[in-house]
Amino acid sequence: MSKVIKGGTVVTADYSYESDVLIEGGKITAIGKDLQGDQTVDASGCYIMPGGIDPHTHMEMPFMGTYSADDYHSGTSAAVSGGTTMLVDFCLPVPDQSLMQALQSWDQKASKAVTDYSYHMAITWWSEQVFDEMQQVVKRGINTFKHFMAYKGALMVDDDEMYASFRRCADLGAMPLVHAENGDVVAHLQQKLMEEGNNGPEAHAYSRPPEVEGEAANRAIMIADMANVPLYIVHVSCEEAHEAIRRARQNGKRVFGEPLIQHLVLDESEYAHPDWDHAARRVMSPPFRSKLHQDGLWNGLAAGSLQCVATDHCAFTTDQKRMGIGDFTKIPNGTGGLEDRLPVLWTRGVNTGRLTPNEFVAVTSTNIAKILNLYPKKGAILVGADADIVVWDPKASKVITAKNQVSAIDYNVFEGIEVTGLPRFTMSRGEVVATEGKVDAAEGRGKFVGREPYPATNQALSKWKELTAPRKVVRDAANIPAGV
Ligand code: DUC
Ligand code: ZN
Ligand code: ZN
Ligand code: ZN
Repeated sequence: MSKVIKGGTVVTADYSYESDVLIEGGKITAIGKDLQGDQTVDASGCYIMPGGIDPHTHMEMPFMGTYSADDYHSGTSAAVSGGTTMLVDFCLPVPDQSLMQALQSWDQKASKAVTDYSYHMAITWWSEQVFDEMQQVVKRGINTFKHFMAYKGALMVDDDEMYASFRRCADLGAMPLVHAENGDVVAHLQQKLMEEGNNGPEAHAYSRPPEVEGEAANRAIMIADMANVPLYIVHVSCEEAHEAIRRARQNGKRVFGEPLIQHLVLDESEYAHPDWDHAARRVMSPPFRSKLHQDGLWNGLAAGSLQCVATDHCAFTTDQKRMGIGDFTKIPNGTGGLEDRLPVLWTRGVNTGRLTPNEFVAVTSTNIAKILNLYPKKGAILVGADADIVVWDPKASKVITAKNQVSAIDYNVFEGIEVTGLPRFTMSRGEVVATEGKVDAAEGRGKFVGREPYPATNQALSKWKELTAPRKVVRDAANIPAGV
């Protein structure tokens, strides 16, 4: 049965134009005027945009002694409720676990998804086995590998391991991702703060200053350059990391930066809240920063030095957060945002003039699809693309509250924020899966989307190789002193 979306303005990452969109067999089959279909989707007064893609989520992930609270059912339902039609989740092997085994368990979790998904694979330990399995992972359609430079003693990889893994990525046509924080310095600061009796959630932010992130971002960029591989830096929260990315890009390196909607909107004052729960619910890494850093992130999105907006959706309930009463290092790190990313970014970005609607589409969908090699199957309003579409009503508004949210947790870090700009319809492969935020989608209908290696991005444009290529100097015996 065909569907035609009528009466709206198509908004792509490039430009906007009035048109109908015809959908057949889950794909866009025509774009033009006066199209006819078996069913009509009313987009009058609305924008027709590619559905959001969240490049960074953690569903039901084992972490810090517990599991993140949204599973693939509640998590993907939250996504479609807010106009996001695909997410890229992190498959996280526990140290010593086989990557392929971890993938199996992720496939099981993901069998509950209501919309499409893909994975990044985390490299949480290093061995010959991991080296070998990376090839199988790429063959399975996963072309990105995440490295934690923090979480010492748990997930952290050291420079030695990171360089080896980056080189392996280069060989396989894959791209490394990094969580950029200097885990050694964080561990030291955590211990010092605890010894001084600073055990509340505010100390979490003190233990992870921007310098910790800037140092790691610079280091990862240099290591990627030496391994001759592009690099994607997740949750860029501060100018120190942003500056490193800007400089690398100006030098012709393929380095991508992803700020989170939380860092764009919420600031460090949240940790000074007198209510322990309020502050602990906002504990995530990196922590929220000052407004100055926020401005830098917004500027980076407009200027193109930062390319994607994600959520790092890793939601924990208040009860889970309370595992850290008396010791902030035990508060599970993570916040939610899947269903709020698009409305909040539209409200604080487009409605304020910081982003154009086309830039909004770029940073929430199209750039992500291109960088992760999903384009134009996803992230595009083009004939032949999957009909993952959000019909966006720029006049609809609501006040965000946990009472009405889809996510399984009992609070919302954006509580009380009024948003204007909401999805009227969210469509996944042509099926309406949410109407005005109300989800109507069968558990298990979501499909894994494989991503091919992407050799075109697999060349850092560095001169490093050329400059440091060993050149053997030939000397005759007369110029070599006798050995001692
Ligand atoms: N940061 C978080 O806050 N949660 C999940 C993992 C991470 O890096
Ligand atoms: Zn369920
Ligand atoms: Zn991270
Ligand atoms: Zn994350």
